Amino acid sequence: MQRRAFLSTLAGVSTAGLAGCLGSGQSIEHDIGMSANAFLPAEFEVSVGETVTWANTGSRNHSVTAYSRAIPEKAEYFASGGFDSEEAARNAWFGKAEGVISSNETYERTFEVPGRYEYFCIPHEPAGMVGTVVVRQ
Ligand SMILES: [Cu+2]
Repeated sequence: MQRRAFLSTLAGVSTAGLAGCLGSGQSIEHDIGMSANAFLPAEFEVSVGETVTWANTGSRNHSVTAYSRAIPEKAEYFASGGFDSEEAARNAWFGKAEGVISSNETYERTFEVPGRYEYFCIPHEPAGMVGTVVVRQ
């Protein structure tokens, strides 16, 4: 499991001279990257009140979509595109291509309720593109 060290490592790299060189997607400041078929790291831990930033560091379109039944009971549902349920997110993706995080784009979410949040990428779920955010008190 990785914590903030991942972000601070990247921030350190960008201040060392990569600023202004965002073309590759590798230098976008983020906590969780998205490669062809994976969230990297697949499991990430934060404390209550912290914001997690996902970045599409690959070239394919992705989504960050929570599993309705695999987030804490009192937590608010989350998904790129701002949908209020997993069903709405899936329908919008397949119907209107909404909720897309394109290459080099980011998505952020602040977690206020402790617990485990499991999520997936709609087009790459069959390939196993799933992840977990663990929010500590
Ligand atoms: Cu994906």
